[in-house]
Amino acid sequence: MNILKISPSIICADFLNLKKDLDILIAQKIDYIHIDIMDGHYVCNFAMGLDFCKALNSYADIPLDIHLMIENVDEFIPDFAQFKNCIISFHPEVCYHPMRTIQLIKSYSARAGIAINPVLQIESIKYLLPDIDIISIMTVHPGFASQKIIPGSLEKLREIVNYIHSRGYSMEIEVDGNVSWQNLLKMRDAGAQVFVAGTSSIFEKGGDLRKNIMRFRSILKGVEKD
Ligand code: S6P
Ligand code: MG
Repeated sequence: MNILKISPSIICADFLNLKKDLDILIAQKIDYIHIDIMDGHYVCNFAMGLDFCKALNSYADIPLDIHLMIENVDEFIPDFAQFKNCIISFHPEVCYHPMRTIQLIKSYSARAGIAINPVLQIESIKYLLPDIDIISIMTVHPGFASQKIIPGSLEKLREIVNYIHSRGYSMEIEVDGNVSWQNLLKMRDAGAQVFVAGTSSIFEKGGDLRKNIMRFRSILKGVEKD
């Protein structure tokens, strides 16, 4: 069964009215909350942090989809993997031993994911695929919201999806970056199952979050074209 899920990128929410946005996500029974953690080293930006995750987790009973864009990943797993039903995704090229990092995440009963930046070769991650619960395929370079999709990244998404299916690996396939009204169906048709939704869709400027989530779901179901 192919269940399509939405993972709103909370960095794109209205920080001055965060509770209002969270209440809508809760009422809409959203699948995950995507949290971009940025350390100013792996990416040239800072975002979110552990206390923010704790606050979110104490308010909303929604699994956290934590995207670590950081170095020294292993050092921070014990803190971030503590949340019930959470997903921890990291960028494998910053780890000497990414398989150990996957095992470490799982040892906390969290779900382990790898985030694939647009220039990373599938060859370099293929031995990790049997052991992960989710793969997050980035269609923009990590570091910022509101970027445009990188040409060729849909093709790469298809390539990775085909590789995963041809070997019968079981995992969720997430797409992260400019999952816009225009790109959404193309990403679904390329095999994505979890959609990180940000400023180019549900959190679009001046938009209505509740209505946008409903629109997002209709497009995914094929009821509405973009
Ligand atoms: C990018 C980050 C993403 C963004 C997301 C925002 O570094 O990992 O998760 O938050 O792409 O959505 P949008 O629609 O503004 O691209
Ligand atoms: Mg992200």
